[in-house]
Amino acid sequence: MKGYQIKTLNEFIIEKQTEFAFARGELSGLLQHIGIAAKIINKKVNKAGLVDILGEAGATNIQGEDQKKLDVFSHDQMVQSLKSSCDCCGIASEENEGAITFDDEMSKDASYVICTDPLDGSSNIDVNVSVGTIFSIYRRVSPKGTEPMLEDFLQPGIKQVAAGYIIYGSSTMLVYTTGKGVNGFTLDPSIGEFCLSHPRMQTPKDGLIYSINEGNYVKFPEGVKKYIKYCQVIDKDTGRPYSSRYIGSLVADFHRNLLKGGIFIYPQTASAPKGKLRLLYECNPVGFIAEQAGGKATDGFRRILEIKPESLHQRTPFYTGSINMVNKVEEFLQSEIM
Ligand code: P6P
Repeated sequence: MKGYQIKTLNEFIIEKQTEFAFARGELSGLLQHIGIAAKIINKKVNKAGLVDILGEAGATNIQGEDQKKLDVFSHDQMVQSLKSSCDCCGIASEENEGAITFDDEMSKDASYVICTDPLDGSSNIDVNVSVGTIFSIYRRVSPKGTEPMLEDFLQPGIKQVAAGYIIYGSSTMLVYTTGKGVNGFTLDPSIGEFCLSHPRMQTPKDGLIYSINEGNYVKFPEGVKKYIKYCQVIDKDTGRPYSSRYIGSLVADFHRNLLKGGIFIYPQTASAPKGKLRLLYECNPVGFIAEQAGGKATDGFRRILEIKPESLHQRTPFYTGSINMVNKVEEFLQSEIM
């Protein structure tokens, strides 16, 4: 574009660092290292079908090398990049039962912990559907200089200092917030940099898209069934019937709705009374982005960011997107318990 001044992720992070009075570059360093991990993961994701990396973890490839599933590779890459930042003392990952703590002196002295889903939706890789990396950053509550404790990771989402996702789609984007709005960066492969492409992202208050796995319809709560029927009624004034769009990859479904307006729902069902999505490294970071973009994120009754986690891999029902659409489905859910 004429006169377009490229602003890279690193330039943006450093520029924004001045907005945080006491920033000493630690958070900036973390975000930059996440950007590096994303570029390395992106390279593998884009060639997944070719680099013989789709097989099961533990298998060996034709060179006799140990084969890593792409999500294991992504996990290892995130751990390596965050450890080398020396600004993170521990990680809770979807790929690891317990939290990973770093015991070198510099990392033990770091102020931040990270919760991450290194490659969400990875089952879609084999069929070339967009997938994503999700991250959430907290300031530790345990004393610096010690190994992080479980309490560092079990903080409510309102305590996040930053959160974001990378979507490996038709282009690769990194979208994040530090609590002062949401900004999106598109990877320019010709220079290997994430460049600001979506400044100050805001999601529409209303939308014409609803995203839910209707295959589970019979197992949904009555309020969700009623909302789905509401979406399907012909009502020109409200633009209904809405379009049903469901990719089955949280980051891809959420990102589309963030830009166009819409609602994403993964409710509790008879077989999954707590829902399927994880609070720490899926719903809290995505919920933080949703709110910072003017949207909403709840479990149908409570603000997601105010839920106090009890365990690392805790699940929660998840309703997020355009605020008026989330409010409407909550009306149906809450009328069922009146
Ligand atoms: P279902 C992917 O496995 C994932 O964790 C999310 O990315 C996605 O939104 C959800 O599960 C899809 O679940 O049960 O509809 O296939």
